[in-house]
Amino acid sequence: MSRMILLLLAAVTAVTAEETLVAVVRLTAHDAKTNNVTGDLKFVQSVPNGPVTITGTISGLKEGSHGFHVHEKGDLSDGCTSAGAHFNPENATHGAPEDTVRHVGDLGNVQTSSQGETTVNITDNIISLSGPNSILGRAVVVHSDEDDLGKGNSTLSSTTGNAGSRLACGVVGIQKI
Ligand SMILES: *[C@@H]1O[C@H](CO)[C@@H](O)[C@H](O)[C@H]1NC(C)=O
Ligand SMILES: *[C@@H]1O[C@H](CO)[C@@H](O)[C@H](O)[C@H]1NC(C)=O
Ligand SMILES: *[C@@H]1O[C@H](CO)[C@@H](O)[C@H](O)[C@H]1NC(C)=O
Ligand SMILES: *[C@@H]1O[C@H](CO)[C@@H](O)[C@H](O)[C@H]1NC(C)=O
Ligand SMILES: [Cu+2]
Ligand SMILES: [Zn+2]
Repeated sequence: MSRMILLLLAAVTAVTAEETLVAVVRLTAHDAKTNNVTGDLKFVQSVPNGPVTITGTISGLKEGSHGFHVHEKGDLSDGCTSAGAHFNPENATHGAPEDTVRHVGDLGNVQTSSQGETTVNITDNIISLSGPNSILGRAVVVHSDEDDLGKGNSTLSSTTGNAGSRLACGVVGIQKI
């Protein structure tokens, strides 16, 4: 009887472990000569196609808001430039994370304190670690300026949120759990 329960528990644990997807990103500076922005992020999706929680820290940013996106390509051969545009499989307009019309990669901004600390703790319902909205193999980019979430006056507002230059980036990779 107790052996049966143990087997059942083992099976349940195995299924739970299989369903949770985990990815990691190591952000490195686009140009180490001009900035020292680095970071480590973890992406966890515990239910298939459910919300993805992004946690981690970034260092080297100036105080304030910084645009934070998933870009289309994981190609960093030309630094963050070769990562392409925001990941946008549905050809939508740039928006805020909470907007219904947004790029899949639109994660809004991260906030840096006056001490230069950036703590990331975002839960997003659109990005995924599997399926058509999967961000695996694509790049996370952090920008010099605030993303206006598509609501600014700049002509760049509807495509990039006018978030300025690409300070650091890293490829979303699968992590063994
Ligand atoms: C990067 O950090 C190092 C060590 O803290 C510092 O010496 C260097 O000036 C920094 N580089 C830039 C571009 O800020
Ligand atoms: C994407 O949308 C833009 C404008 O909303 C349109 O001009 C363009 O043709 C669309 N591209 C594709 C591939 O659907
Ligand atoms: C992220 O925020 C949630 C809800 O505010 C909190 O429960 C959780 O502990 C935070 N995680 C980290 C790593 O800070
Ligand atoms: C956009 O322009 C209008 C009119 O010039 C101004 O009142 C508003 O503050 C501007 N909005 C932003 C986000 O810059
Ligand atoms: Cu970006
Ligand atoms: Zn966007």
